Amino acid sequence: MKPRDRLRIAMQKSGRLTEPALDLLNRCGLTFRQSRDKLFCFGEGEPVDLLLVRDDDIPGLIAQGVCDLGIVGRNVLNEFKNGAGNGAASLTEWRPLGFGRCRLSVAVPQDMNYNGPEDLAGLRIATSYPALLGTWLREKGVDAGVITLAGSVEIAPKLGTADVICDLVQSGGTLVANQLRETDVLLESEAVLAGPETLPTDERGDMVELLLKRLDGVIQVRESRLLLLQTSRTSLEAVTRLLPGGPQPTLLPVAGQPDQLMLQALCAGEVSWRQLEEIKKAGAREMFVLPVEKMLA
Ligand code: PRT
Ligand code: ZN
Repeated sequence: MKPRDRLRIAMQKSGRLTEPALDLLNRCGLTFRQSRDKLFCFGEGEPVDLLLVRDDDIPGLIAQGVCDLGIVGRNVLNEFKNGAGNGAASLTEWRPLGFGRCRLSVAVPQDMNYNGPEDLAGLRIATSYPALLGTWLREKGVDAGVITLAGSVEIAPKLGTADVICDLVQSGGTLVANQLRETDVLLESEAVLAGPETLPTDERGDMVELLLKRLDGVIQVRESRLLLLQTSRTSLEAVTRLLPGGPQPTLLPVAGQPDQLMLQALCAGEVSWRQLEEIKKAGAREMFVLPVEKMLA
């Protein structure tokens, strides 16, 4: 293969992961010449181009060296790795990306009596993930038939082509609509940045390192919240004890109220209503939770 000096990232051409993946790359300072209808997108600022493909093709493209990295669901990556294709074992997750969350689960008809994986013995299981399902069945020591379907797995029991299914679940709405009930989770999935275990040693490797650093910053900011509140000095200890994890809070005096303090804390994740209510009970008031736009420590 001809050596390349520009980094090439594979991502889904059109589907659930397309918009969030492009948004993430944009936030990392990567912009692309508009040609979304095409297979190839030329990167404008940095030497990074995109290949827009079906998600199922992404691990193979990386394994073959056609692309250096890919943004793909862990479900697709692990199915490829379990399928033990050539070079599959050396693919790895460089970063979890926090979107496209779902799980790969077994689901059975609502009225079926199910006590555990052993009850799947002798049944036919429809799935688009035969390698992951096969591995799981072997681990459980269950001998069942695996029927591979490319799509519409959830209607297989109704059509009589399978007894139960193993498919991706997000809200669970599809299962309910098809009178199915989730019983076992095989894999918790989200979009990941996938690549070979060993990165290129040329300029592309340097670009990957730069991209990983920017990604870490972007992901940290995306999940950070700034919590602002007022508290009396006497409640300060109780309030501080309840603050969601993060660096030490900053305390500021409140003009004209010597007993009061303004507290500012950077939180590593979402702050829920329940957490706010608990902090309020401990003596806080005037509470604000703000998203963080940019951060430079
Ligand atoms: O054309 P291409 O092959 O690229 O697209 P695709 O149709 O294979 O993929 P797409 O866009 O549907 O999904 C891409 C990736 O998004 C998947 O590989 C997962 O990593 C992730 N993802 C997240 C999901 C879901 N959530 C999801 N809910 N992928 C599929 N679903 C489907 C699921 O198969 C089931 O039919 O949605 C239904 C279940 O959803 P709920 O909310 O009813 O439970
Ligand atoms: Zn697909």
